[in-house]
Amino acid sequence: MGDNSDAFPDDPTEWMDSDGDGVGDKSDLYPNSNVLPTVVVAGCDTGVENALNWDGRGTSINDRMAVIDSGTYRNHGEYVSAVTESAECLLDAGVITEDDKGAIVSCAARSDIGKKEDPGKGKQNGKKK
Ligand SMILES: [Ca+2]
Ligand SMILES: [Ca+2]
Repeated sequence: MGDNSDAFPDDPTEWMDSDGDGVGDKSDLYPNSNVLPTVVVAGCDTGVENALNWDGRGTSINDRMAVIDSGTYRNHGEYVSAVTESAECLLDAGVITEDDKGAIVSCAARSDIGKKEDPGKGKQNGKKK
């Protein structure tokens, strides 16, 4: 094997593809994409195939889900809506199937993201005597 470190020999502006999704680092919105084989939502493996470059800009489905997972939500429903909205976009774009969307949304629904502890409860250790 020779020295062939340039992933894009025909393009002088691109030479690295760190995450191997076929989009050069300079054009890649996520140059270090989450390239797990399946989509993981809130730590739950959906079993849905993780498309590595569904938008043509190097974004994997997991990249998008990670952004949603790390967002702040007033409540759990708001988080589930955000995931559902994204899954619908992916469905419309033909990236995932209706079943895939169901699996993604069901993982989101089972998660604890957006859930807050009831301030009136969970204070068992805070009572003063
Ligand atoms: Ca890339
Ligand atoms: Ca990427």
